Amino acid sequence: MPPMSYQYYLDHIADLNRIIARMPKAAVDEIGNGCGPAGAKIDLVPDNPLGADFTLPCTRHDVAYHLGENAENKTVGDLMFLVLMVIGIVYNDDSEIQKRLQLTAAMRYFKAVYFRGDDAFYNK
Ligand SMILES: [Ca+2]
Repeated sequence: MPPMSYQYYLDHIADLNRIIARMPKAAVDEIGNGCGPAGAKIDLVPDNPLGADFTLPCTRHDVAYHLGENAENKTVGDLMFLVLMVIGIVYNDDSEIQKRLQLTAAMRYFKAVYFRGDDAFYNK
């Protein structure tokens, strides 16, 4: 598959988010479990690092992995995850210093899925 364009990712992030946003909440909750590995009994990754709320981005990322079939789908899901986390930080009422720390946490979460998410994406 040839490398996808910047516009491809931009368009597909929005499309994927719209698809998941329109799914019934019960279906989303059945697939997603917030941050951390799907099916984990104990949540190993906090949903609210440094006061940021990553629950919705993490749950939609779970659904993206559930729906995705190939490497491009995975990358689109990972990018959507980052965008949703950053939007949540931009629009919260926390201080600048707190937002800076939350953005660092968001990038750490993104790097975790982008570089180490293959197992979760392909083994489902
Ligand atoms: Ca999860």
